[in-house]
Amino acid sequence: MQIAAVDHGPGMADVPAAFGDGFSTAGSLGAGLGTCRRVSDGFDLHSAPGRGTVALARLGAAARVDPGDPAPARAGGVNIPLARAEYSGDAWTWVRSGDLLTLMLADGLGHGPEAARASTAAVDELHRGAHLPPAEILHRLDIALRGTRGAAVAVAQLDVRSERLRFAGIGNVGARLREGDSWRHLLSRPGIVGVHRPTRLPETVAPWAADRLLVLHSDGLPSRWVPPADPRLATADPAVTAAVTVRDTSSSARPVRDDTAVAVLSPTPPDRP
Ligand SMILES: [Mn+2]
Repeated sequence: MQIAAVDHGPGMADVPAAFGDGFSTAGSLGAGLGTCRRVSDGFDLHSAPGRGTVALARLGAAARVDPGDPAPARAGGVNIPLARAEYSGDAWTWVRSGDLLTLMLADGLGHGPEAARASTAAVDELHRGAHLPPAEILHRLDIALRGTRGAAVAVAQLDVRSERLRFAGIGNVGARLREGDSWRHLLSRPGIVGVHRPTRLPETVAPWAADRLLVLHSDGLPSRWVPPADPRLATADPAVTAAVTVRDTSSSARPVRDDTAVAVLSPTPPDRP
């Protein structure tokens, strides 16, 4: 289970002090943040003055990293249903299969339970086929999603041994890869997984390195969103980076008209296995 708290507040002036017990700017007990960190299996916090704070806690066995199996990247994300609906029509997941770490984001057509059925079918099928390359995964998904509304799906797969990233997508799921100081778009083919498959599905191949960051997102984000520039996000939990991205691209002037999912693949910091 993952719990994220996101605000547009003034930010924390001194994050390390805020973790100390007895520290409060509101006259309260000041034990909350430190307690959250102590009781969770994974915890990260990002605070930027004038922009706000994201605090993220993860509970359960899946949150624990196997120290004997370090990967050069880790994955995380957030999924926000439209208008606090019960279902999000978006879904994302990651699967480790041998040397392959596969990150997928699926946006079921429309929103609501039928969209969720399509994107959930994509998640289920990925767990059966994560040993395959992205184009082959999408081919399998196309068969598995027949009879559903269909979905836009992007698949990014890192070979942790060769440190090579492969990408393929069908439909409107955004993908951007940071390489050093620049961001590039990874392009998907037109189509709808489960309904209409493109005749050709080329894969993009790119080297992975410590300065890379990959962001997959559904069209709940504006198409012209600006990637997060804060260098601290290079070592942040990828789910924190995803939450900061959603927060900083949202605005009261632009009402959200769809479910919003953002999934991030980021390098594992050297000091954290
Ligand atoms: Mn959508």
